[in-house]
Amino acid sequence: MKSTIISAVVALFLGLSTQNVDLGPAYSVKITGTTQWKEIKRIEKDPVFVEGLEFIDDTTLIESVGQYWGSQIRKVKMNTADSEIILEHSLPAGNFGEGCTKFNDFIYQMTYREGNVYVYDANTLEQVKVLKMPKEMEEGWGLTHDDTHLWASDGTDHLFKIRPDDFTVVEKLKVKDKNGKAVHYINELELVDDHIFGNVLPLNIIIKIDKKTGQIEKIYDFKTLFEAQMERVDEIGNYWDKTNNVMNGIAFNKVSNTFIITGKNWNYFFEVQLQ
Ligand SMILES: [Ca+2]
Repeated sequence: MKSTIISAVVALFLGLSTQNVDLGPAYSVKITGTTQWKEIKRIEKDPVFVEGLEFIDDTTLIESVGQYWGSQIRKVKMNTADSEIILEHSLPAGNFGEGCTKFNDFIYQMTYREGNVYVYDANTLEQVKVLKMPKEMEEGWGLTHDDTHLWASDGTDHLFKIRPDDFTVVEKLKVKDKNGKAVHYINELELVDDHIFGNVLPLNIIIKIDKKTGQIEKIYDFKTLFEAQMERVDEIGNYWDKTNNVMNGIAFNKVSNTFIITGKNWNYFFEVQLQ
Protein backbone atom coordinates (compact mmCIF):
# COMPACT_ATOMS: atom_id res chain seq x y z
CA MET A 1 0.00 0.00 0.00
CA LYS A 2 -0.63 3.17 -0.61
CA SER A 3 -0.82 6.83 -1.28
CA THR A 4 -4.08 7.16 0.55
CA ILE A 5 -5.49 10.51 -0.36
CA ILE A 6 -4.07 10.75 -3.86
CA SER A 7 -5.00 7.21 -4.85
CA ALA A 8 -8.47 7.55 -3.37
CA VAL A 9 -9.05 10.63 -5.50
CA VAL A 10 -7.56 8.94 -8.58
CA ALA A 11 -9.61 5.79 -7.94
CA LEU A 12 -12.72 7.92 -7.71
CA PHE A 13 -11.78 9.73 -10.90
CA LEU A 14 -11.24 6.42 -12.72
CA GLY A 15 -14.52 5.07 -11.42
CA LEU A 16 -12.82 2.18 -9.66
CA SER A 17 -14.26 0.16 -6.82
CA THR A 18 -14.79 2.08 -3.64
CA GLN A 19 -14.87 -1.04 -1.47
CA ASN A 20 -11.68 -0.73 0.47
CA VAL A 21 -9.99 -0.68 3.82
CA ASP A 22 -10.52 2.51 5.76
CA LEU A 23 -6.98 3.80 6.23
CA GLY A 24 -7.89 6.70 8.49
CA PRO A 25 -7.42 4.79 11.76
CA ALA A 26 -4.01 3.57 10.59
CA TYR A 27 -2.59 7.01 11.21
CA SER A 28 -3.39 6.89 14.91
CA VAL A 29 -1.79 3.48 15.49
CA LYS A 30 1.18 3.47 17.88
CA ILE A 31 3.40 0.41 18.11
CA THR A 32 6.82 0.48 19.71
CA GLY A 33 9.69 -1.78 18.78
CA THR A 34 13.27 -2.70 19.46
CA THR A 35 16.41 -1.31 17.84
CA GLN A 36 18.17 -4.68 17.95
CA TRP A 37 19.45 -4.42 14.41
CA LYS A 38 22.49 -2.87 12.78
CA GLU A 39 22.94 -1.04 9.54
CA ILE A 40 25.46 -2.61 7.16
CA LYS A 41 25.35 -0.10 4.31
CA ARG A 42 23.25 2.18 2.12
CA ILE A 43 22.79 1.63 -1.60
CA GLU A 44 21.41 4.35 -3.86
CA LYS A 45 18.15 3.58 -5.63
CA ASP A 46 15.66 5.06 -8.03
CA PRO A 47 12.98 6.63 -5.77
CA VAL A 48 9.73 4.94 -6.76
CA PHE A 49 6.54 3.97 -4.94
CA VAL A 50 7.69 0.56 -3.70
CA GLU A 51 4.93 -1.99 -3.05
CA GLY A 52 6.88 -5.24 -3.38
CA LEU A 53 10.52 -6.31 -3.01
CA GLU A 54 12.24 -9.71 -3.13
CA PHE A 55 15.61 -11.18 -4.05
CA ILE A 56 15.54 -13.64 -6.96
CA ASP A 57 19.28 -14.29 -6.65
CA ASP A 58 21.96 -12.87 -4.36
CA THR A 59 22.39 -9.64 -6.35
CA THR A 60 19.05 -9.16 -8.14
CA LEU A 61 15.78 -7.84 -6.72
CA ILE A 62 12.31 -7.78 -8.16
CA GLU A 63 10.56 -4.52 -7.32
CA SER A 64 6.86 -3.73 -7.71
CA VAL A 65 6.12 -0.07 -8.37
CA GLY A 66 2.66 1.22 -7.47
CA GLN A 67 0.41 4.21 -8.19
CA TYR A 68 -2.18 4.71 -10.93
CA TRP A 69 0.50 6.18 -13.14
CA GLY A 70 3.66 4.30 -13.94
CA SER A 71 3.00 1.01 -12.13
CA GLN A 72 5.67 -1.53 -13.04
CA ILE A 73 7.34 -4.80 -12.25
CA ARG A 74 11.12 -4.56 -12.62
CA LYS A 75 14.40 -6.28 -11.96
CA VAL A 76 17.04 -4.28 -10.12
CA LYS A 77 20.72 -5.21 -9.98
CA MET A 78 22.44 -4.45 -6.69
CA ASN A 79 25.93 -3.04 -7.03
CA THR A 80 28.29 -2.16 -4.19
CA ALA A 81 27.15 1.43 -3.77
CA ASP A 82 24.27 1.82 -6.21
CA SER A 83 21.63 -0.13 -8.09
CA GLU A 84 20.41 -0.26 -11.68
CA ILE A 85 17.19 -1.27 -13.40
CA ILE A 86 17.99 -4.13 -15.76
CA LEU A 87 14.47 -5.06 -16.93
CA GLU A 88 11.05 -3.47 -16.55
CA HIS A 89 7.46 -4.11 -17.57
CA SER A 90 4.61 -1.60 -17.25
CA LEU A 91 1.14 -2.54 -16.02
CA PRO A 92 -1.95 -1.76 -18.07
CA ALA A 93 -3.38 1.70 -17.38
CA GLY A 94 -5.62 1.88 -14.32
CA ASN A 95 -3.83 -0.93 -12.47
CA PHE A 96 -2.00 -0.11 -9.24
CA GLY A 97 0.91 -2.52 -8.71
CA GLU A 98 1.18 -4.14 -5.28
CA GLY A 99 3.03 -7.07 -3.65
CA CYS A 100 5.24 -9.28 -5.81
CA THR A 101 6.95 -12.62 -5.37
CA LYS A 102 8.78 -15.23 -7.47
CA PHE A 103 7.53 -18.81 -7.25
CA ASN A 104 9.12 -21.49 -9.45
CA ASP A 105 9.48 -19.95 -12.91
CA PHE A 106 6.91 -17.19 -12.44
CA ILE A 107 6.65 -13.79 -10.83
CA TYR A 108 3.28 -12.84 -9.33
CA GLN A 109 2.19 -9.24 -8.85
CA MET A 110 -1.07 -8.25 -7.18
CA THR A 111 -3.01 -5.07 -7.79
CA TYR A 112 -4.46 -2.78 -5.12
CA ARG A 113 -8.21 -2.63 -5.89
CA GLU A 114 -8.39 -3.78 -9.50
CA GLY A 115 -8.77 -7.50 -8.77
CA ASN A 116 -5.98 -8.59 -11.12
CA VAL A 117 -2.97 -10.74 -10.33
CA TYR A 118 -0.40 -10.54 -13.11
CA VAL A 119 1.79 -13.58 -13.70
CA TYR A 120 5.05 -13.10 -15.59
CA ASP A 121 7.80 -15.27 -17.00
CA ALA A 122 10.51 -14.88 -14.34
CA ASN A 123 13.27 -14.51 -16.92
CA THR A 124 11.71 -12.10 -19.41
CA LEU A 125 8.93 -10.39 -17.35
CA GLU A 126 6.58 -11.11 -20.25
CA GLN A 127 3.00 -11.52 -19.05
CA VAL A 128 1.95 -15.19 -19.02
CA LYS A 129 -1.57 -14.91 -17.60
CA VAL A 130 -3.84 -12.84 -15.38
CA LEU A 131 -5.49 -14.44 -12.33
CA LYS A 132 -8.20 -12.93 -10.14
CA MET A 133 -7.72 -11.72 -6.58
CA PRO A 134 -9.55 -14.00 -4.11
CA LYS A 135 -12.88 -12.82 -2.71
CA GLU A 136 -11.61 -13.35 0.84
CA MET A 137 -9.10 -10.50 0.45
CA GLU A 138 -10.31 -6.92 0.72
CA GLU A 139 -7.41 -5.44 -1.26
CA GLY A 140 -3.98 -6.41 -2.58
CA TRP A 141 -1.12 -5.30 -0.32
CA GLY A 142 1.94 -7.55 0.36
CA LEU A 143 3.01 -10.85 -1.19
CA THR A 144 5.67 -13.50 -0.40
CA HIS A 145 5.99 -17.29 -0.61
CA ASP A 146 7.19 -20.46 1.10
CA ASP A 147 8.12 -23.77 -0.53
CA THR A 148 4.56 -24.67 -1.51
CA HIS A 149 2.34 -21.58 -1.34
CA LEU A 150 2.12 -17.82 -1.66
CA TRP A 151 1.29 -15.63 1.36
CA ALA A 152 -0.51 -12.29 1.01
CA SER A 153 -1.71 -9.36 3.11
CA ASP A 154 -4.73 -7.18 2.39
CA GLY A 155 -4.42 -4.32 4.88
CA THR A 156 -6.40 -6.08 7.58
CA ASP A 157 -5.10 -8.13 10.53
CA HIS A 158 -4.98 -11.32 8.45
CA LEU A 159 -2.48 -13.08 6.22
CA PHE A 160 -3.68 -15.39 3.46
CA LYS A 161 -2.03 -18.65 2.35
CA ILE A 162 -2.66 -18.95 -1.38
CA ARG A 163 -2.41 -21.66 -4.04
CA PRO A 164 0.04 -20.56 -6.75
CA ASP A 165 -1.85 -22.19 -9.64
CA ASP A 166 -5.17 -20.37 -9.28
CA PHE A 167 -4.57 -17.82 -6.47
CA THR A 168 -7.29 -19.23 -4.22
CA VAL A 169 -7.06 -18.98 -0.42
CA VAL A 170 -6.37 -22.18 1.53
CA GLU A 171 -5.79 -20.62 4.96
CA LYS A 172 -6.51 -17.35 6.74
CA LEU A 173 -4.15 -16.47 9.59
CA LYS A 174 -5.01 -13.84 12.20
CA VAL A 175 -2.04 -11.76 13.36
CA LYS A 176 -1.92 -10.69 17.00
CA ASP A 177 0.54 -9.16 19.43
CA LYS A 178 1.76 -10.69 22.72
CA ASN A 179 -1.39 -9.46 24.47
CA GLY A 180 -3.63 -11.13 21.90
CA LYS A 181 -4.55 -7.81 20.30
CA ALA A 182 -5.05 -7.82 16.52
CA VAL A 183 -2.54 -5.87 14.43
CA HIS A 184 -3.98 -4.32 11.26
CA TYR A 185 -2.47 -2.63 8.19
CA ILE A 186 0.14 -5.32 7.53
CA ASN A 187 1.80 -4.37 4.29
CA GLU A 188 4.88 -5.64 2.37
CA LEU A 189 5.93 -9.13 3.42
CA GLU A 190 9.01 -11.35 3.50
CA LEU A 191 9.01 -15.00 4.49
CA VAL A 192 12.13 -16.47 6.08
CA ASP A 193 11.88 -20.10 7.27
CA ASP A 194 9.01 -20.27 9.78
CA HIS A 195 8.45 -16.53 10.06
CA ILE A 196 6.83 -13.82 8.00
CA PHE A 197 8.20 -10.30 8.37
CA GLY A 198 5.82 -7.43 7.59
CA ASN A 199 5.78 -3.65 7.42
CA VAL A 200 2.87 -2.06 9.26
CA LEU A 201 1.42 1.01 7.53
CA PRO A 202 2.21 3.85 8.17
CA LEU A 203 4.77 2.99 10.82
CA ASN A 204 8.45 2.56 10.17
CA ILE A 205 8.45 -0.79 11.91
CA ILE A 206 8.68 -4.43 10.89
CA ILE A 207 6.89 -7.21 12.75
CA LYS A 208 8.16 -10.79 12.91
CA ILE A 209 5.21 -13.19 12.79
CA ASP A 210 5.13 -16.91 13.58
CA LYS A 211 3.80 -18.39 10.36
CA LYS A 212 1.92 -21.18 12.15
CA THR A 213 0.21 -19.24 14.95
CA GLY A 214 0.07 -15.63 13.70
CA GLN A 215 1.76 -14.54 16.92
CA ILE A 216 4.06 -11.53 16.67
CA GLU A 217 7.38 -12.52 18.22
CA LYS A 218 9.36 -9.33 17.72
CA ILE A 219 8.88 -5.75 16.55
CA TYR A 220 11.78 -3.81 15.00
CA ASP A 221 11.82 -0.02 15.00
CA PHE A 222 13.49 1.58 11.95
CA LYS A 223 12.61 5.20 12.67
CA THR A 224 16.25 6.22 12.29
CA LEU A 225 16.30 4.94 8.69
CA PHE A 226 13.20 7.03 7.94
CA GLU A 227 15.02 10.02 9.46
CA ALA A 228 18.05 9.32 7.25
CA GLN A 229 15.74 9.30 4.24
CA MET A 230 14.15 12.58 5.39
CA GLU A 231 17.54 14.24 4.89
CA ARG A 232 17.15 13.52 1.15
CA VAL A 233 13.63 14.93 0.85
CA ASP A 234 14.70 17.99 -1.14
CA GLU A 235 15.85 15.71 -3.96
CA ILE A 236 12.46 14.00 -4.17
CA GLY A 237 10.44 17.11 -4.92
CA ASN A 238 6.87 17.95 -4.18
CA TYR A 239 5.56 14.41 -4.29
CA TRP A 240 7.25 13.62 -1.00
CA ASP A 241 4.68 13.22 1.75
CA LYS A 242 5.92 12.32 5.24
CA THR A 243 2.67 10.46 5.97
CA ASN A 244 2.54 8.33 2.84
CA ASN A 245 6.17 7.84 1.85
CA VAL A 246 6.89 5.49 4.71
CA MET A 247 8.89 2.30 4.98
CA ASN A 248 7.61 -0.41 2.65
CA GLY A 249 9.82 -3.10 1.19
CA ILE A 250 11.65 -5.99 2.84
CA ALA A 251 13.83 -8.47 1.00
CA PHE A 252 15.93 -11.20 2.62
CA ASN A 253 19.29 -12.13 1.11
CA LYS A 254 20.02 -15.68 2.25
CA VAL A 255 23.63 -15.53 1.03
CA SER A 256 24.57 -12.59 3.25
CA ASN A 257 21.88 -13.30 5.88
CA THR A 258 20.88 -9.64 5.71
CA PHE A 259 17.72 -7.74 4.80
CA ILE A 260 17.28 -4.92 2.33
CA ILE A 261 14.77 -2.36 3.56
CA THR A 262 13.38 0.58 1.64
CA GLY A 263 10.25 2.73 1.39
CA LYS A 264 7.94 4.62 -0.91
CA ASN A 265 9.97 7.12 -2.93
CA TRP A 266 13.04 6.47 -0.82
CA ASN A 267 16.54 7.09 -2.19
CA TYR A 268 18.11 4.15 -0.39
CA PHE A 269 18.14 0.43 -0.11
CA PHE A 270 19.29 0.01 3.50
CA GLU A 271 21.09 -3.28 4.15
CA VAL A 272 20.53 -4.33 7.76
CA GLN A 273 21.19 -7.29 10.00
CA LEU A 274 18.45 -8.21 12.48
CA GLN A 275 19.24 -9.60 15.91
CA1 LIG B 1 9.31 -8.83 0.25
